[in-house]
Amino acid sequence: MDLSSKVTSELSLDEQQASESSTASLAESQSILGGTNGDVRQSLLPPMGFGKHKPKMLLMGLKRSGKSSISNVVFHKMAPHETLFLEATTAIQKQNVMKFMDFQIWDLPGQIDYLSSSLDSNSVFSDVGGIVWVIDAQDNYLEPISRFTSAVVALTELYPSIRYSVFIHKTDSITEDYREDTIRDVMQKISDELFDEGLENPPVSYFPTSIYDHTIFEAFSKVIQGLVPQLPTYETLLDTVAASCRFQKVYIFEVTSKVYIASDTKPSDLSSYELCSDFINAIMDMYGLYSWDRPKTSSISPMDDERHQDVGAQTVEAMVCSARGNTVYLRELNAFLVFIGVSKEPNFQKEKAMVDYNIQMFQNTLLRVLDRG
Ligand SMILES: Nc1nc2c(ncn2[C@@H]2O[C@H](COP(=O)(O)OP(=O)(O)OP(=O)(O)O)[C@@H](O)[C@H]2O)c(=O)[nH]1
Ligand SMILES: [Mg+2]
Repeated sequence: MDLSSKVTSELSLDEQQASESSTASLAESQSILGGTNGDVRQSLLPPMGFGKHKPKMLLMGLKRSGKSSISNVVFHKMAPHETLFLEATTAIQKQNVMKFMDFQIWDLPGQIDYLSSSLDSNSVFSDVGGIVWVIDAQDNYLEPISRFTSAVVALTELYPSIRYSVFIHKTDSITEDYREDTIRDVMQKISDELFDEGLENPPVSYFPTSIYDHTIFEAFSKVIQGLVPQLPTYETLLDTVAASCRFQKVYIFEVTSKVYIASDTKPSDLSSYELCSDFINAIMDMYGLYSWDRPKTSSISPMDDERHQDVGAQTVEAMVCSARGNTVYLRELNAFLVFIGVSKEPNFQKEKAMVDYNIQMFQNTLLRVLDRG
C-alpha cells in the first residue's frame, strides 16, 4: 500500500497549521551530514517544541552510582572505560544537551542531601520534566532505595507532576541469573515502600542499564520521549510508515547522541536498536570523508526543488543489507534527526522507489510538525 494517500490528508492539515504558526524556512537548515566546515549541530531550525516551558531533567542518586558516567557516555561520546577516571561531582552540573530540543540535564552530586534545607529546592525542582534516579545494582541497594522513596514522598507533595525513572544501573557487573532477581527485587522493594507511604500508583518507571552496552541509550530514549509533547503524532506517522513500507521497526534518531526521540508503537526491540545505532555510527564516520557542499534552497525539502533534480538527492540516504537478511534504510530529516528503519522483507530493495516516495512524504509532514513546535 502506498503511503502517499494516507499522508496527504495529514499533510494538508499540517501545512495549514504550519503556515499559520511559523515562517521559518526549514530548507535553510544546515545539514549535519551534508554541510562542510563549522559546527555540525548548528541549525536554523527552531528548537523542538515545549512552548514556553523549558523543562530540565535531573540525574540523581547516591555518590558513585554512575550519574556523570551516564551523562558523559550518552551525550558527550565518552568511551565507557574512560568513566573510571571521572572525579566525584561537587556542584550541580547544568548541561544543554541535544540542541534540537530545548532542555537541560542537571547532574546532581551524590554527596549532597537532596532534601536538606540548605538546598534551594525551588530552583532545583521547579520546571523539572523528569528525574532519573540511578541505583548501583552491584552494591548494597537498600540505602539507595530508601533515599529514593523518601525523595519521592517529599517531592510528590510539592511537585506532583514530576515523573521518575529508576535506572537499575551497572547490570553488566551482575551475572545473568542474578540480574533478573536483582531487577525484580529493586522494583518490588520500591513499590512496597511507596505503597506503605500511601503512594499506590507512583509515576515510576524502571530500566536496567549499563554504560557498557546499548541499554543506557534505549533507557534514555524512553525517558526523553516522556518530554516530547508531540510524541503521539510522531508515533502515528511512524506506525503508518512502518505498515506501508513493511518495516519491522522504525525510529527517529538524534544522530549525535544515539538517542531516539520516537519510534513506532511496536514493542522495543534491542537488536533493531543496535543495528540502527551501529549503522548511524558508520555513516557519521564517513561524513567527514564524503560530505559535500549543498546549494541553498527555499523549498521545504531540497528534493522537492526542481532546480536541484539534476544534481541528485540533496538529503543523505543510505541502505545496507546484512547477511542475516535485514535491510537498514536511513534518510536524513534535518540537521539533527534521521529516519531509520529495519526491514526483513526479501523484496524490500525492489520496492525502494515506493519506499523513497513514502519517506519523502513522511519527511515533509514531520518537518512541518517540528516547525510548528
Ligand atoms: N561496571 C560499571 N561501572 C560503571 C557504570 N557506570 C558507571 N560506572 C562506574 O562507576 C564509577 C562512578 O561513576 P560516576 O559517574 O563518577 O558516579 P556519580 O554518580 O557521578 O558519582 P558522584 O559524582 O560522586 O555523585 C566510575 O568508576 C564508573 O566507571 C556501568 O554501567 N557499569
Ligand atoms: Mg558525578
